Amino acid sequence: MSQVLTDQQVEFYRNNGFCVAEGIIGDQLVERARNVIDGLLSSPDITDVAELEPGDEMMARRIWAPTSRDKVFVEIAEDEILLDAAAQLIGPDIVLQYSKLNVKPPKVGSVVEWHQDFAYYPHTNTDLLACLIYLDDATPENSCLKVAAGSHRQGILSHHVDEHFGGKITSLADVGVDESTVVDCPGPAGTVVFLHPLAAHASEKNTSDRYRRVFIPAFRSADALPIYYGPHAAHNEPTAKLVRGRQATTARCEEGVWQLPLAAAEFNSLYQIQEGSHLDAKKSSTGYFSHETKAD
Ligand SMILES: O=C(O)CCC(=O)C(=O)O
Repeated sequence: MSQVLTDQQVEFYRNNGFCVAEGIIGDQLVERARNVIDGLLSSPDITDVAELEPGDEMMARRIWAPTSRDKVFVEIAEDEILLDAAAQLIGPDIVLQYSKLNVKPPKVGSVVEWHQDFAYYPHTNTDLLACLIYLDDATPENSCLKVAAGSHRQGILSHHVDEHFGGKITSLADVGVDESTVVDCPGPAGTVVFLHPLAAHASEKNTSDRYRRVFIPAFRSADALPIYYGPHAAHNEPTAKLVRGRQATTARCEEGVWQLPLAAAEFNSLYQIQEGSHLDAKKSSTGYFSHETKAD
């Protein structure tokens, strides 16, 4: 296993809940991924593979489960350099929990509200890792990721609206996160933002005239097991795959009390629940969800 991240980057991750590393994914893979995305988004069956921007039937904001759509995304998610870096942060035994791809098209790309990934996917421990891989040069203008540095040390923050999971932190200040800690994470295409599951993060609407596509394979240590099996979380489990090291024979448990993401209605994406549009399309009166539910 090679040391991909410097000691300083690993220490930065431990202290701040994220680190940004340029040049992890090579230009050729990035270019192939962009071409595949163009093909997927020009398909007549676009709604089978993607969630569209509200009010714009030409623009997708999310491609579902990219690793099941084209092998280029498997190649990226299982790239040895990426996994070497992941192993430096979450240990040698690594499961790919799920993958998704946010498109953020020019002028319309939806906002992603403040949230922690762990609030959607609580596990027995916090050795989970989202790898946000920029497929375009990402800057504040086309809405690169923003992180509240150090927020991963504040535990799970409330994502509830009334008594239900709402998928977002309504205001950083209200949950005790210092807004002055917020930093942008820009980087050229091929950069990876390694993100701790308790790091609060967000991104703005894309008002620029450039795409900002990001492919997100989400990993966990093999001994981090889900403690919530509601629909949006359970949906990932059949395809969760050991990509490095050995299957766990024990679950490692951190102490704590973690709120479960019990939403008022099923939701197909983080965008839907954050906007509240999952309530309009309420499919179930019981709060239990169908098998068609997709990952957040
Ligand atoms: O696309 C982005 O800017 C953020 C993505 C994200 O946080 C998510 O999809 O969970």
